[in-house]
Amino acid sequence: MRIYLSLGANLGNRGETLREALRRLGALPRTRLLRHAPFYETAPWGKLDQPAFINTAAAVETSLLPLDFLHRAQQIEFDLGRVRHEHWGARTIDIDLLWAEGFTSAEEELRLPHPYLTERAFVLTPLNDIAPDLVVQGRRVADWCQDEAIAGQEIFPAAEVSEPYPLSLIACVDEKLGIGKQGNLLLHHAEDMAHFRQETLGQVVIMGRKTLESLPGGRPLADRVNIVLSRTLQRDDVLLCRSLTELWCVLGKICRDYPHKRFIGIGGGEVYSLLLPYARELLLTEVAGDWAADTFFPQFDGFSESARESRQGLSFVRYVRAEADEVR
Ligand code: PH2
Ligand code: MG
Ligand code: MG
Repeated sequence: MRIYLSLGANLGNRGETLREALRRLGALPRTRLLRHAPFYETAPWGKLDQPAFINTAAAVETSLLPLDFLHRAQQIEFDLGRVRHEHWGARTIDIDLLWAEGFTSAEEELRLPHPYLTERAFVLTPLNDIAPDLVVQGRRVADWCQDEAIAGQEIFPAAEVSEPYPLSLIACVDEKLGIGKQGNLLLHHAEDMAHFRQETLGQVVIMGRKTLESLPGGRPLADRVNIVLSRTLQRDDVLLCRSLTELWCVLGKICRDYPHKRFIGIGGGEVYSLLLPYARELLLTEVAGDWAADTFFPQFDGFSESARESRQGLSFVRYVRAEADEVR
């Protein structure tokens, strides 16, 4: 019997976990992996405040019964370190049965065909790569993919690297974590400018629209790859990303071609907040006093100070994320 599967991961080394899950599915008794789709970078669906997923789909030929197959897939999830069980929440690996040849089920434990199959681009798009002519709920998968509701969901081919981050964030903050006032930096300090330049030169810098516009002449930084996160900006002298998902996709490609590039968020406040959950490192120039800022670096915890260099009223401080132990 043929079974189609959807696989997803949004914690840990996502690509490697998916590849290992595919290997293990193919090694189940009386089961053969027929093919799998390319990997896609997808925006979280349902519960939005969680990291982007990598999703794919696979076809297996098996003589195990669907419920038996499900239990073995769940064992693979468990062995690969699926640790969280929040509904629709983050997971190291999720393997769902989508469709089984000649088989339907309305059981609580296993509904087939999968009840949300036709609503989710992250399921339909990879399934369409391997089974465009499969008919579900009276329509071909290829036709479901044309639906407006599906076409509007964010999904991008994943670069063949599994971990497009790590990110650094660099900022100059006062004692209240203030970073700016009326669209400008709190202070222009030659030593800090030199430090910023040294850390970012030759690297990839990520900024918001207002930060780009606050740069000298409103121009991108020379000798760096400039990425601007903005829904609306139109320009062709920077790389534009419309969403975090698109950013991961772009970073993934850069990472594949230039594995030693660093990715550095340079502001402003909104971009720091958006990127903080993914940051491995914070490079903060700390200045004494309260400079009456109207924009702030986000409060952060889970980081520890790894280096501090003080001079002339400034401290260059490096914080690194304390290793998370929740992902096995
Ligand atoms: N899985 C969910 C909930 N949301 N979003 C994306 N993009 N990919 C998933 O695999 C996924 C999801 C529940 O299983
Ligand atoms: Mg699922
Ligand atoms: Mg599941």
